[in-house]
Amino acid sequence: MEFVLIAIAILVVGLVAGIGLLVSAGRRTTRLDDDAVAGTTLTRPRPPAPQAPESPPTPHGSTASGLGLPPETVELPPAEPEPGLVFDTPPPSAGRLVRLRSRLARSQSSLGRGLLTVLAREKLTEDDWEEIEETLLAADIGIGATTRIVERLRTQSMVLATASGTELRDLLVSELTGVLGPDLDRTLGTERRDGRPGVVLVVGVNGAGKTTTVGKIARALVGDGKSVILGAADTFRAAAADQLETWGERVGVLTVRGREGGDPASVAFEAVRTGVEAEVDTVVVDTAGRLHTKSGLMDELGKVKRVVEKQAPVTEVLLVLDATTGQNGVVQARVFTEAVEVTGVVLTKLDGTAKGGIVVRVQQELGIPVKLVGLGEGADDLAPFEPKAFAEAIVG
Ligand SMILES: Nc1nc2c(ncn2[C@@H]2O[C@H](COP(=O)(O)OP(=O)(O)OP(=O)(O)O)[C@@H](O)[C@H]2O)c(=O)[nH]1
Ligand SMILES: [Mg+2]
Repeated sequence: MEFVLIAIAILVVGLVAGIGLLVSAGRRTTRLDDDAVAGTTLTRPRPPAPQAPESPPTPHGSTASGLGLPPETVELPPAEPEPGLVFDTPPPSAGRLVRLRSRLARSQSSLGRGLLTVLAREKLTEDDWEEIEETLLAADIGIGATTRIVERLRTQSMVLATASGTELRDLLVSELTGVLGPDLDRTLGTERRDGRPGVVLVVGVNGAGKTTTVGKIARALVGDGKSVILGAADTFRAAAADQLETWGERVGVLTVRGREGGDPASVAFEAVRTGVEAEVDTVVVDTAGRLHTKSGLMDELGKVKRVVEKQAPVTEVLLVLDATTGQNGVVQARVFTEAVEVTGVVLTKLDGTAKGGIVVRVQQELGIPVKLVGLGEGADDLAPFEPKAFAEAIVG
Protein backbone atom coordinates (compact mmCIF):
# COMPACT_ATOMS: atom_id res chain seq x y z
CA MET A 1 0.00 0.00 0.00
CA GLU A 2 2.77 2.43 0.97
CA PHE A 3 4.56 1.65 -2.27
CA VAL A 4 1.46 2.53 -4.22
CA LEU A 5 1.12 5.88 -2.38
CA ILE A 6 4.80 6.76 -2.95
CA ALA A 7 4.47 5.86 -6.64
CA ILE A 8 1.39 8.12 -7.00
CA ALA A 9 3.21 11.00 -5.23
CA ILE A 10 6.19 10.69 -7.60
CA LEU A 11 3.84 10.68 -10.60
CA VAL A 12 2.04 13.85 -9.43
CA VAL A 13 5.32 15.73 -8.80
CA GLY A 14 6.58 14.71 -12.26
CA LEU A 15 3.40 15.86 -13.94
CA VAL A 16 3.43 19.29 -12.23
CA ALA A 17 7.09 19.84 -13.22
CA GLY A 18 6.31 18.85 -16.82
CA ILE A 19 3.40 21.30 -17.11
CA GLY A 20 5.56 24.08 -15.61
CA LEU A 21 8.24 23.52 -18.24
CA LEU A 22 5.70 23.56 -21.07
CA VAL A 23 4.10 26.84 -19.89
CA SER A 24 7.44 28.63 -19.54
CA ALA A 25 8.37 27.55 -23.08
CA GLY A 26 5.23 29.20 -24.42
CA ARG A 27 5.95 32.75 -23.32
CA ARG A 28 9.36 34.25 -22.84
CA THR A 29 10.22 37.83 -22.40
CA THR A 30 13.79 38.93 -22.79
CA ARG A 31 14.74 42.22 -21.26
CA LEU A 32 17.44 43.68 -23.44
CA ASP A 33 19.05 45.71 -20.74
CA ASP A 34 17.66 46.55 -17.34
CA ASP A 35 18.98 50.07 -17.57
CA ALA A 36 17.87 50.61 -21.16
CA VAL A 37 16.60 54.09 -21.71
CA ALA A 38 13.41 52.85 -23.26
CA GLY A 39 13.19 49.70 -21.17
CA THR A 40 12.48 47.91 -24.41
CA THR A 41 11.82 44.21 -24.19
CA LEU A 42 11.26 41.58 -26.77
CA THR A 43 8.70 38.93 -26.26
CA ARG A 44 9.62 35.87 -28.16
CA PRO A 45 6.69 34.23 -29.79
CA ARG A 46 6.26 30.52 -29.78
CA PRO A 47 7.49 28.79 -32.91
CA PRO A 48 5.09 27.91 -35.70
CA ALA A 49 3.27 24.63 -35.48
CA PRO A 50 4.44 21.95 -37.87
CA GLN A 51 0.89 21.45 -39.18
CA ALA A 52 0.67 25.03 -40.45
CA PRO A 53 2.84 25.14 -43.59
CA GLU A 54 1.36 28.50 -44.61
CA SER A 55 2.79 30.18 -41.47
CA PRO A 56 5.23 32.97 -42.25
CA PRO A 57 8.93 32.32 -42.44
CA THR A 58 10.36 32.92 -38.99
CA PRO A 59 12.88 35.73 -38.56
CA HIS A 60 16.46 34.51 -38.43
CA GLY A 61 17.56 36.24 -35.28
CA SER A 62 18.65 39.75 -34.58
CA THR A 63 20.86 41.82 -32.42
CA ALA A 64 19.10 44.12 -30.06
CA SER A 65 21.45 46.74 -28.85
CA GLY A 66 19.02 48.79 -26.81
CA LEU A 67 19.40 52.46 -27.55
CA GLY A 68 23.04 53.36 -27.67
CA LEU A 69 23.83 50.48 -25.34
CA PRO A 70 26.24 47.63 -25.97
CA PRO A 71 24.73 45.19 -28.45
CA GLU A 72 23.34 42.02 -27.05
CA THR A 73 22.31 39.13 -29.25
CA VAL A 74 18.69 38.23 -29.00
CA GLU A 75 17.47 35.10 -30.59
CA LEU A 76 14.22 35.36 -32.39
CA PRO A 77 11.97 32.33 -32.84
CA PRO A 78 13.95 29.18 -33.57
CA ALA A 79 13.47 27.63 -36.99
CA GLU A 80 12.65 24.27 -35.43
CA PRO A 81 9.25 24.22 -33.76
CA GLU A 82 9.07 23.15 -30.13
CA PRO A 83 6.71 20.23 -29.80
CA GLY A 84 3.27 20.66 -28.30
CA LEU A 85 2.85 24.37 -29.10
CA VAL A 86 0.24 25.29 -31.66
CA PHE A 87 -0.52 28.65 -33.23
CA ASP A 88 -3.80 29.86 -34.66
CA THR A 89 -3.98 29.54 -38.42
CA PRO A 90 -5.85 32.66 -39.53
CA PRO A 91 -7.71 32.58 -42.83
CA PRO A 92 -6.32 34.60 -45.76
CA SER A 93 -7.69 38.14 -46.13
CA ALA A 94 -9.21 37.74 -49.61
CA GLY A 95 -12.98 37.47 -49.81
CA ARG A 96 -13.55 38.35 -46.16
CA LEU A 97 -16.04 41.12 -46.83
CA VAL A 98 -18.31 38.66 -48.59
CA ARG A 99 -17.96 36.18 -45.74
CA LEU A 100 -18.75 38.88 -43.16
CA ARG A 101 -21.60 40.53 -45.06
CA SER A 102 -24.25 39.45 -42.55
CA ARG A 103 -22.49 41.68 -39.99
CA LEU A 104 -23.89 44.64 -41.87
CA ALA A 105 -27.44 43.47 -41.22
CA ARG A 106 -28.34 46.66 -39.39
CA SER A 107 -27.28 48.78 -42.34
CA GLN A 108 -29.07 46.41 -44.64
CA SER A 109 -32.43 46.79 -42.97
CA SER A 110 -32.30 50.56 -42.76
CA LEU A 111 -30.76 51.33 -46.13
CA GLY A 112 -31.18 48.49 -48.59
CA ARG A 113 -34.63 47.32 -47.66
CA GLY A 114 -35.88 50.88 -47.08
CA LEU A 115 -34.81 52.02 -50.54
CA LEU A 116 -35.95 48.93 -52.37
CA THR A 117 -39.42 49.15 -50.85
CA VAL A 118 -39.87 52.70 -52.12
CA LEU A 119 -38.28 52.08 -55.52
CA ALA A 120 -40.60 49.12 -56.08
CA ARG A 121 -43.68 51.37 -55.94
CA GLU A 122 -45.50 51.60 -59.23
CA LYS A 123 -45.25 55.33 -59.81
CA LEU A 124 -42.78 57.37 -57.80
CA THR A 125 -44.21 60.63 -56.43
CA GLU A 126 -42.28 63.63 -55.05
CA ASP A 127 -42.95 62.26 -51.56
CA ASP A 128 -41.36 58.97 -52.55
CA TRP A 129 -38.23 60.74 -53.83
CA GLU A 130 -38.03 62.64 -50.57
CA GLU A 131 -38.29 59.40 -48.67
CA ILE A 132 -35.42 57.96 -50.72
CA GLU A 133 -33.34 61.04 -49.97
CA GLU A 134 -34.10 60.83 -46.25
CA THR A 135 -33.21 57.14 -46.15
CA LEU A 136 -29.83 57.84 -47.75
CA LEU A 137 -29.12 60.76 -45.40
CA ALA A 138 -30.17 58.69 -42.37
CA ALA A 139 -27.59 56.07 -43.38
CA ASP A 140 -24.95 58.82 -43.10
CA ILE A 141 -24.11 58.84 -46.79
CA GLY A 142 -23.76 62.61 -46.78
CA ILE A 143 -25.53 65.27 -48.80
CA GLY A 144 -23.25 65.25 -51.88
CA ALA A 145 -23.50 61.52 -52.53
CA THR A 146 -27.22 61.48 -51.69
CA THR A 147 -27.95 64.18 -54.27
CA ARG A 148 -25.92 62.34 -56.87
CA ILE A 149 -27.70 59.03 -56.26
CA VAL A 150 -31.18 60.58 -56.25
CA GLU A 151 -30.49 62.54 -59.45
CA ARG A 152 -29.19 59.50 -61.25
CA LEU A 153 -32.10 57.36 -60.13
CA ARG A 154 -34.59 60.05 -61.22
CA THR A 155 -33.16 60.16 -64.71
CA GLN A 156 -33.68 56.43 -64.81
CA SER A 157 -37.21 56.52 -63.44
CA MET A 158 -38.63 55.34 -66.75
CA VAL A 159 -36.44 52.29 -66.40
CA LEU A 160 -37.40 51.96 -62.73
CA ALA A 161 -41.11 51.87 -63.60
CA THR A 162 -40.74 48.60 -65.45
CA ALA A 163 -37.81 47.11 -63.55
CA SER A 164 -38.07 43.82 -61.69
CA GLY A 165 -36.96 43.44 -58.08
CA THR A 166 -33.58 42.06 -59.12
CA GLU A 167 -33.04 44.83 -61.64
CA LEU A 168 -33.83 47.47 -59.01
CA ARG A 169 -31.40 45.87 -56.65
CA ASP A 170 -28.66 45.77 -59.27
CA LEU A 171 -29.26 49.41 -60.12
CA LEU A 172 -29.01 50.43 -56.49
CA VAL A 173 -25.84 48.41 -55.98
CA SER A 174 -24.26 50.07 -58.98
CA GLU A 175 -25.23 53.60 -57.80
CA LEU A 176 -23.89 52.94 -54.30
CA THR A 177 -20.70 51.44 -55.69
CA GLY A 178 -20.30 54.61 -57.76
CA VAL A 179 -20.23 56.87 -54.68
CA LEU A 180 -17.90 54.52 -52.78
CA GLY A 181 -14.97 55.46 -55.00
CA PRO A 182 -14.51 52.18 -56.89
CA ASP A 183 -11.33 53.41 -58.55
CA LEU A 184 -9.45 54.52 -55.43
CA ASP A 185 -6.21 52.68 -54.72
CA ARG A 186 -6.78 50.63 -51.57
CA THR A 187 -3.59 48.60 -51.65
CA LEU A 188 -2.09 48.32 -48.15
CA GLY A 189 1.56 49.33 -48.00
CA THR A 190 2.73 46.22 -46.19
CA GLU A 191 5.27 44.91 -48.69
CA ARG A 192 9.05 45.06 -48.31
CA ARG A 193 10.65 47.91 -50.22
CA ASP A 194 14.29 48.34 -51.20
CA GLY A 195 15.37 45.49 -48.96
CA ARG A 196 13.53 46.79 -45.91
CA PRO A 197 10.23 45.77 -44.30
CA GLY A 198 6.97 47.56 -44.99
CA VAL A 199 6.19 49.73 -41.96
CA VAL A 200 2.57 50.33 -40.95
CA LEU A 201 1.84 53.03 -38.37
CA VAL A 202 -1.62 52.85 -36.77
CA VAL A 203 -3.10 56.03 -35.24
CA GLY A 204 -6.46 57.22 -33.93
CA VAL A 205 -8.35 58.47 -30.86
CA ASN A 206 -8.58 56.28 -27.80
CA GLY A 207 -11.07 53.45 -27.97
CA ALA A 208 -11.34 53.61 -31.77
CA GLY A 209 -9.99 50.07 -32.06
CA LYS A 210 -6.28 50.63 -32.88
CA THR A 211 -4.77 47.81 -30.85
CA THR A 212 -7.46 45.37 -31.92
CA THR A 213 -6.90 46.41 -35.54
CA VAL A 214 -3.11 45.97 -35.27
CA GLY A 215 -3.72 42.48 -33.88
CA LYS A 216 -6.18 41.66 -36.65
CA ILE A 217 -3.82 43.01 -39.34
CA ALA A 218 -1.00 40.84 -37.96
CA ARG A 219 -3.28 37.81 -38.17
CA ALA A 220 -4.39 38.64 -41.70
CA LEU A 221 -0.76 39.07 -42.80
CA VAL A 222 0.20 35.77 -41.19
CA GLY A 223 -2.81 34.20 -42.91
CA ASP A 224 -1.46 35.56 -46.20
CA GLY A 225 1.91 33.96 -45.50
CA LYS A 226 3.85 37.05 -44.39
CA SER A 227 6.29 37.46 -41.51
CA VAL A 228 5.43 40.22 -39.05
CA ILE A 229 6.81 42.08 -36.02
CA LEU A 230 4.64 44.26 -33.79
CA GLY A 231 5.71 47.47 -32.05
CA ALA A 232 3.82 48.45 -28.89
CA ALA A 233 4.43 52.19 -29.09
CA ASP A 234 1.45 52.91 -26.85
CA THR A 235 3.48 53.28 -23.66
CA PHE A 236 0.75 55.35 -22.03
CA ARG A 237 -0.69 52.24 -20.34
CA ALA A 238 1.20 48.99 -19.68
CA ALA A 239 -2.00 47.09 -20.40
CA ALA A 240 -1.86 48.31 -24.00
CA ALA A 241 1.40 46.44 -24.64
CA ASP A 242 0.05 43.33 -22.89
CA GLN A 243 -3.04 43.48 -25.10
CA LEU A 244 -0.92 43.68 -28.25
CA GLU A 245 1.47 40.97 -27.09
CA THR A 246 -1.45 38.60 -26.57
CA TRP A 247 -2.59 39.16 -30.16
CA GLY A 248 0.95 38.50 -31.40
CA GLU A 249 1.50 35.39 -29.32
CA ARG A 250 -1.57 33.70 -30.72
CA VAL A 251 -0.10 33.72 -34.21
CA GLY A 252 3.57 33.43 -33.32
CA VAL A 253 4.43 37.07 -33.95
CA LEU A 254 7.10 38.93 -31.99
CA THR A 255 6.13 42.06 -30.04
CA VAL A 256 8.68 44.74 -29.19
CA ARG A 257 7.58 46.72 -26.16
CA GLY A 258 8.81 49.35 -23.75
CA ARG A 259 8.20 50.21 -20.14
CA GLU A 260 5.10 52.15 -19.13
CA GLY A 261 5.62 55.87 -19.64
CA GLY A 262 8.70 55.23 -21.82
CA ASP A 263 9.41 57.00 -25.09
CA PRO A 264 7.04 55.64 -27.77
CA ALA A 265 9.41 56.72 -30.56
CA SER A 266 12.18 54.54 -29.04
CA VAL A 267 9.93 51.50 -29.00
CA ALA A 268 8.82 52.11 -32.58
CA PHE A 269 12.46 52.58 -33.61
CA GLU A 270 13.47 49.31 -31.91
CA ALA A 271 10.58 47.44 -33.49
CA VAL A 272 11.49 48.58 -36.98
CA ARG A 273 15.21 48.01 -36.39
CA THR A 274 14.47 44.47 -35.26
CA GLY A 275 12.28 44.01 -38.33
CA VAL A 276 15.05 45.24 -40.63
CA GLU A 277 17.59 42.88 -39.07
CA ALA A 278 15.23 39.92 -39.01
CA GLU A 279 14.24 40.67 -42.62
CA VAL A 280 10.53 40.35 -41.93
CA ASP A 281 7.93 41.47 -44.44
CA THR A 282 6.07 43.95 -42.25
CA VAL A 283 6.39 45.84 -38.96
CA VAL A 284 3.08 47.11 -37.56
CA VAL A 285 3.27 49.82 -34.90
CA ASP A 286 0.44 50.53 -32.44
CA THR A 287 0.28 54.02 -30.91
CA ALA A 288 -1.47 55.74 -28.01
CA GLY A 289 -4.82 57.44 -28.55
CA ARG A 290 -4.62 59.56 -25.47
CA LEU A 291 -2.13 61.91 -23.91
CA HIS A 292 -2.46 64.73 -21.46
CA THR A 293 -2.84 67.22 -24.26
CA LYS A 294 -3.95 66.85 -27.83
CA SER A 295 -1.00 68.81 -29.18
CA GLY A 296 1.30 66.56 -27.11
CA LEU A 297 -0.17 63.50 -28.80
CA MET A 298 0.19 64.99 -32.27
CA ASP A 299 3.82 66.01 -31.61
CA GLU A 300 4.50 62.51 -30.34
CA LEU A 301 3.01 60.86 -33.43
CA GLY A 302 5.03 63.11 -35.69
CA LYS A 303 8.16 62.17 -33.74
CA VAL A 304 7.37 58.43 -33.89
CA LYS A 305 7.14 58.66 -37.68
CA ARG A 306 10.33 60.70 -38.05
CA VAL A 307 12.34 58.43 -35.77
CA VAL A 308 11.09 55.26 -37.45
CA GLU A 309 12.08 56.64 -40.83
CA LYS A 310 15.71 56.62 -39.74
CA GLN A 311 15.39 52.84 -40.12
CA ALA A 312 12.90 52.37 -42.94
CA PRO A 313 10.27 54.49 -44.69
CA VAL A 314 6.76 54.28 -43.26
CA THR A 315 4.83 52.63 -46.07
CA GLU A 316 1.34 53.03 -44.65
CA VAL A 317 -0.24 55.30 -42.01
CA LEU A 318 -3.63 53.94 -41.04
CA LEU A 319 -6.13 56.12 -39.23
CA VAL A 320 -8.56 54.04 -37.19
CA LEU A 321 -12.05 55.52 -36.94
CA ASP A 322 -15.01 54.23 -34.95
CA ALA A 323 -17.99 54.12 -37.34
CA THR A 324 -20.44 54.57 -34.49
CA THR A 325 -19.13 58.04 -33.61
CA GLY A 326 -20.42 59.62 -36.85
CA GLN A 327 -19.63 63.25 -37.57
CA ASN A 328 -17.73 63.67 -34.32
CA GLY A 329 -15.29 60.98 -35.36
CA VAL A 330 -14.67 62.64 -38.72
CA VAL A 331 -13.87 65.96 -37.03
CA GLN A 332 -11.42 64.26 -34.65
CA ALA A 333 -9.85 62.45 -37.55
CA ARG A 334 -8.87 65.68 -39.28
CA VAL A 335 -6.47 66.50 -36.45
CA PHE A 336 -4.56 63.30 -37.18
CA THR A 337 -4.38 63.98 -40.89
CA GLU A 338 -2.66 67.25 -40.05
CA ALA A 339 -0.08 65.58 -37.77
CA VAL A 340 0.89 62.59 -39.91
CA GLU A 341 0.33 61.89 -43.57
CA VAL A 342 -2.54 59.41 -43.34
CA THR A 343 -2.65 57.03 -46.31
CA GLY A 344 -5.66 54.92 -45.41
CA VAL A 345 -8.64 54.72 -43.07
CA VAL A 346 -9.77 51.70 -41.08
CA LEU A 347 -13.44 52.03 -40.21
CA THR A 348 -14.14 49.85 -37.17
CA LYS A 349 -17.38 48.74 -35.50
CA LEU A 350 -19.40 48.82 -38.71
CA ASP A 351 -21.19 45.81 -37.24
CA GLY A 352 -22.58 48.06 -34.52
CA THR A 353 -24.21 50.74 -36.64
CA ALA A 354 -27.08 51.11 -39.06
CA LYS A 355 -25.18 53.96 -40.71
CA GLY A 356 -23.08 51.97 -43.15
CA GLY A 357 -23.08 55.01 -45.43
CA ILE A 358 -20.43 56.59 -43.17
CA VAL A 359 -17.82 54.97 -45.45
CA VAL A 360 -18.88 57.35 -48.22
CA ARG A 361 -18.79 60.41 -45.97
CA VAL A 362 -15.48 59.62 -44.36
CA GLN A 363 -13.82 59.18 -47.74
CA GLN A 364 -15.30 62.34 -49.15
CA GLU A 365 -14.65 64.53 -46.12
CA LEU A 366 -11.12 63.31 -45.46
CA GLY A 367 -10.18 62.60 -49.06
CA ILE A 368 -8.53 59.35 -47.94
CA PRO A 369 -9.64 55.87 -49.05
CA VAL A 370 -11.16 53.45 -46.55
CA LYS A 371 -8.86 50.45 -46.86
CA LEU A 372 -10.11 48.11 -44.15
CA VAL A 373 -13.36 47.67 -42.26
CA GLY A 374 -13.86 46.20 -38.78
CA LEU A 375 -16.96 44.04 -38.60
CA GLY A 376 -16.82 42.57 -35.11
CA GLU A 377 -14.76 41.81 -32.04
CA GLY A 378 -13.68 38.40 -33.33
CA ALA A 379 -10.01 37.89 -34.17
CA ASP A 380 -10.60 37.68 -37.92
CA ASP A 381 -13.43 40.21 -38.21
CA LEU A 382 -11.40 42.66 -40.29
CA ALA A 383 -11.85 42.81 -44.06
CA PRO A 384 -10.21 44.63 -46.96
CA PHE A 385 -12.74 47.17 -48.19
CA GLU A 386 -14.21 46.43 -51.61
CA PRO A 387 -16.81 48.95 -52.86
CA LYS A 388 -18.96 46.54 -54.87
CA ALA A 389 -19.04 43.80 -52.23
CA PHE A 390 -19.84 46.45 -49.61
CA ALA A 391 -22.65 47.98 -51.68
CA GLU A 392 -24.08 44.51 -52.21
CA ALA A 393 -23.88 43.78 -48.51
CA ILE A 394 -25.73 46.92 -47.46
CA VAL A 395 -28.42 46.56 -50.09
CA GLY A 396 -28.96 42.99 -48.93
N1 LIG B 1 -17.99 45.43 -32.43
C1 LIG B 1 -16.75 45.77 -32.72
N2 LIG B 1 -15.90 46.09 -31.73
C2 LIG B 1 -14.64 46.44 -32.05
C3 LIG B 1 -14.19 46.49 -33.40
N3 LIG B 1 -12.89 46.89 -33.39
C4 LIG B 1 -12.56 47.08 -32.09
N4 LIG B 1 -13.61 46.83 -31.27
C5 LIG B 1 -13.68 46.92 -29.82
O1 LIG B 1 -13.42 48.25 -29.41
C6 LIG B 1 -12.81 48.27 -28.12
C7 LIG B 1 -11.59 49.17 -28.12
O2 LIG B 1 -10.60 48.61 -28.93
P1 LIG B 1 -9.05 48.88 -28.75
O3 LIG B 1 -8.37 48.16 -29.87
O4 LIG B 1 -8.57 48.60 -27.39
O5 LIG B 1 -9.02 50.45 -29.01
P2 LIG B 1 -7.74 51.43 -29.00
O6 LIG B 1 -7.98 52.42 -30.07
O7 LIG B 1 -6.49 50.64 -29.06
O8 LIG B 1 -7.91 52.13 -27.58
P3 LIG B 1 -6.77 52.88 -26.71
O9 LIG B 1 -5.58 51.99 -26.66
O10 LIG B 1 -7.42 53.10 -25.39
O11 LIG B 1 -6.49 54.17 -27.40
C8 LIG B 1 -12.50 46.82 -27.79
O12 LIG B 1 -13.48 46.33 -26.91
C9 LIG B 1 -12.60 46.11 -29.13
O13 LIG B 1 -12.98 44.77 -29.01
C10 LIG B 1 -15.12 46.16 -34.44
O14 LIG B 1 -14.85 46.18 -35.64
N5 LIG B 1 -16.38 45.80 -34.03
MG1 LIG C 1 -4.86 50.56 -27.83
